[in-house]
Amino acid sequence: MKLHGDLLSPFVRMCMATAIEAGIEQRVQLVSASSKPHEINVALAALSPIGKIPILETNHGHAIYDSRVIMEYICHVAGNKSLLPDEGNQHFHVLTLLALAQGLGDAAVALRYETFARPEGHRWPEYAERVKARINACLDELENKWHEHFKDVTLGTIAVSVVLGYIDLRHAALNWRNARPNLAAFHDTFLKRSSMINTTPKV
Ligand SMILES: N[C@@H](CCC(=O)N[C@@H](CS)C(=O)NCC(=O)O)C(=O)O
Repeated sequence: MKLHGDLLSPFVRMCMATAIEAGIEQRVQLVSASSKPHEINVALAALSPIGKIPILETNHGHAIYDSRVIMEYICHVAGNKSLLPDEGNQHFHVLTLLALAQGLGDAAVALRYETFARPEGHRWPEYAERVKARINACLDELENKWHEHFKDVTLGTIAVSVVLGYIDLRHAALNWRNARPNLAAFHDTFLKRSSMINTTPKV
């Protein structure tokens, strides 16, 4: 399988970390690709009309996206039942935590585009403030309502830790650890896993 993307993207990194947690990383080859918000990457567009990374090209030549579907596909191929348990309650808790982490990731990437990629004269401060408020609301939700799930290694906790890593890298000034001890302790512990160590992006 070929995973098109770059580990600097939190969505790509969460797929690769999932492959490591599922024990099939040797079967997933990372193919370097980048996608900018203002340019079409023709090679990626040939695989997906959305043209965002990650895209997984299966051994049968099918393109699978987006990151959530790729993570589920990796579990399926590996026969892994712990990263996304079948049992109804646990299944939907994991998927909701994954959705929360991915919503946080979308906001963090949007803030990066707004404050770094967008030319200065075209920036929209009110939008950046709205996105920051969304980031803080997601972080508070994780801190206050999800800490009992932090001991589990699931698609949800993988995604949370990867996105926190992205926020550390791109938005350190947000100081997300302030007044969020549960989340900070979770991330510091999770960062020691080989799935996180071996997917650390090179800036
Ligand atoms: N919902 C997508 C989001 C992926 C995403 O936002 N990827 C970014 C890189 S972090 C991208 O390709 N951006 C290029 C663009 O916006 O055109 C997923 O979960 O895979």
